[in-house]
Amino acid sequence: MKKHLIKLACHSTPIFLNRNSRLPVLFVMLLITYSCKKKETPTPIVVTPTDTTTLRSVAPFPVGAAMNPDLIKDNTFYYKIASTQYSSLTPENVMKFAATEPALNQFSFSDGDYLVSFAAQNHMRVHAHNLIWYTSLPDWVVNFQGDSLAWESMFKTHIDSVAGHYKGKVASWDVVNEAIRDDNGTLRNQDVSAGDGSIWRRHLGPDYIARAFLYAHAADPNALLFYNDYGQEYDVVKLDSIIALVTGLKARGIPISGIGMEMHINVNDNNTGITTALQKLAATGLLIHISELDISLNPSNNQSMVLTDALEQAQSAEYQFVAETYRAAVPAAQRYGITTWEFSDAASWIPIYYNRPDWPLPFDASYNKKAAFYGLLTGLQK
Ligand code: 9MR
Repeated sequence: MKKHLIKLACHSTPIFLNRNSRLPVLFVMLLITYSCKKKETPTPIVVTPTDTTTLRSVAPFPVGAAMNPDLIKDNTFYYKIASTQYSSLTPENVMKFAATEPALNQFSFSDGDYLVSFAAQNHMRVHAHNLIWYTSLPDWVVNFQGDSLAWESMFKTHIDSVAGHYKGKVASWDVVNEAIRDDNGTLRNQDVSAGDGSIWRRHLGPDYIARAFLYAHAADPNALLFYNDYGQEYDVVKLDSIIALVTGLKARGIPISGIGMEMHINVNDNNTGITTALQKLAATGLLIHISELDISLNPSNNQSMVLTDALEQAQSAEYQFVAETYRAAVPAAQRYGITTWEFSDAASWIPIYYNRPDWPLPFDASYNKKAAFYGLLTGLQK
């Protein structure tokens, strides 16, 4: 009888109670509520993201994106997402060597300063990127003539000046970026003409890496200093070389605080490599930053590819997997955060660099949330 009443009540509103009923009204209503809830939510209750739930509000560690000052200034959709979704900001390009020292001893900080003040206004951490990289150098560096002392002075002056300018304004730096080769895990070296050698290694010797960290620490003693590189999830030789490099630096007392794992991945990648890499990196005891995450959907360069629901769902699941695996593999005290490389498909480097259609980020090219946004959101809070 009771069941019958409840069953009816669950499917029909309003509920009319018999005036002569002896059951207290409150009790009946509680019973109805309980029974209806049980029926309608058979699975455990999870927090359902509403349209206003932001990444930064759910993440138990900083969640960031690479950003570009021109887009913040010129595009209101970009501005809105940049200022509300993230708790950490990485300058995508404006703190690189060519941007900060376009001519010898002439420094340019206005774009970087803009991002620093945008971050402060919106209560975001700045993770600065980068001081020393083998590429994106101005021509004057590539053509620099001088003996090893002149090279050392130019190298040190750049680090002193840039890290010194941002002292106390940024939380951290990628001090040395991508110093390890892809093929055999050794240091990039002299093959500058092939495009992947390091002019720094060539002129300064292999210990330029340690000295970059020492100079950066002297210029900004409170900044956390990172070694940042790609391919750690798919190239175990490179991963092990990076771990050997940073643990060697640490053992010598070189001030290094963390490792950036770029994670430019694609939907077809082997997830085991991601889990293994995060576990091995975490075992160093250093801070671990997923520093440049994006998930390509078109790694085979198909020029006529179109975005399908199935691809969107696969990408969403992968974003969720990355965030969940980071939480599972990296102890809380070592989580420096997860940063995507930009946040909208309109601003991603991938379609330009590979000259192909692609959709690697959590917002589409019109700045709408994709399934990937919700996958990341779920992974951050689970
Ligand atoms: O996304 C960046 C792109 O706009 C630049 O043209 C390029 C060269 O400076 O660098 C891209 O960012 C790279 C980052 O600085 C280091 N890791 C790889 C990133 C993608 O190429």
